[in-house]
Amino acid sequence: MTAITNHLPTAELQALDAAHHMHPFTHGDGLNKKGARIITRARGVTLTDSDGNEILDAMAGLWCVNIGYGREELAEVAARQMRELPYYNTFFQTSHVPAIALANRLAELAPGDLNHVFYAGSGSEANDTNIRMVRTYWAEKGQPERTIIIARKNGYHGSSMGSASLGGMAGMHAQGGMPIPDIHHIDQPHWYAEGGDMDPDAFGLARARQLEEKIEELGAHRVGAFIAEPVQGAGGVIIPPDSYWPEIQRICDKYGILLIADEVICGFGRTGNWFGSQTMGIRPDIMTIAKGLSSGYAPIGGSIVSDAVAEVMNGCEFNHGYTYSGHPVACAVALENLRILDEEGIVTRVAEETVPYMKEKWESLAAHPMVGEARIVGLMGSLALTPDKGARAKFASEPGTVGYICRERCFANNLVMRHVGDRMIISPPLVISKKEIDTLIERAWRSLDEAERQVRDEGLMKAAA
Ligand code: PXG
Repeated sequence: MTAITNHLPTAELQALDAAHHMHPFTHGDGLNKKGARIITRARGVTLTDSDGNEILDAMAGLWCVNIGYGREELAEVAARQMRELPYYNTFFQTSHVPAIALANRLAELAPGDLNHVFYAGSGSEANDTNIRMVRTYWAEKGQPERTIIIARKNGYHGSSMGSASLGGMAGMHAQGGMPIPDIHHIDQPHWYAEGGDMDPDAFGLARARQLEEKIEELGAHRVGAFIAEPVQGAGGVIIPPDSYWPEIQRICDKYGILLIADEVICGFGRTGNWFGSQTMGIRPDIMTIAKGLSSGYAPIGGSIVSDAVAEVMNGCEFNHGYTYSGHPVACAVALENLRILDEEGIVTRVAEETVPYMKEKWESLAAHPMVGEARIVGLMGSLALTPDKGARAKFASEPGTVGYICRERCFANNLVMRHVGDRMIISPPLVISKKEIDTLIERAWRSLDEAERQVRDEGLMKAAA
């Protein structure tokens, strides 16, 4: 099969895009004036745009293309499944082979007694499932008042009403009437930005203990669950201090509340293990999965739940489900993706070879005059941009002004590196080679240099008071 290389000229595509396509998380007029960059194909870690530029995708799409682009096997499995059984539901006493096989495989891969899968079409849907499942679980156990879920500021759990309520993104809560009732937020374990004079471990403990304080404040009999990402992704790749997760686990155990690990980004090799919970040493009762589950080749998400949770949920009829829960094509693609991640030793190679190499290179960026911190866990990393390294200072400009300048320089240098505020983040495909890592670092350094020059020229190299 040949790739689709025959398309309208870029300007015409951009005009049609502006006229009819509304982009997520985008200021429409701003983009429409400028024109979107049109991505036409991709192989490995490299995107090609409609003008023929080759761009190193250090974000794996949107944190999802773990296996890299262009794997024929996944395309073939999808085509085969579409011919065999393109769709059937799992609602009315029926099941099908891909849904069964994938659930079985996920039960093998997931740690502990996480042995049961409820499918969704995305991470947002899966987290909406989790809200309803937690509340139904406690109601079935005779404690219907346990409706509260505690989450974290600057966490990201999706964009639907429920999942965005779990998230702690102020900009999202400001639009559309969120959060929904009985979702409460505690502060994030973001030492670099919020740790002040505390040492990281003391700060991590203090932030974890906010969970205990919140439970006591709200009443332990009212709290059903705590949800968090093992490592915050969209919030800026925030790696918690070592003291944080053990204390969170202790508190969840003490109060008997369910721990939901949102593994949508951390899952499927991203942190050097199959799941971020393993890297962080936690024992969740529920895991949210999506993204790397299919490496983004098909939309699919889900909740993997423990034996204990499944036992209770199986004792009732859970009036919940999506048309595409366990979509056969998506399940077949995910299964093939997991086979490749496993059989080609990609997760193992990431841990043993790619991560140590990347860690050394990435941390070398901390020597750049505008970088206050360069941290990485597995293959998700962040740089904190600063006008004053010693003081961990923030810029005086509106947060994100400098980050945006840096991101634009990266894009101009054919590197997709995102900014979150004034942090730069990466999450490349797990198959990135050492040579490609060298290219990534070289382009990042060049972009930082250019951004620094522009920041100085525009008089933005000033610390906030
Ligand atoms: N949980 C986590 C931890 C996520 O990162 C979701 C849930 C929601 O998944 P869906 O499939 O519904 O998008 C996500 C998604 C960003 C960005 O700007 C990150 C996500 C989505 C959109 C943008 O980094 N993560």
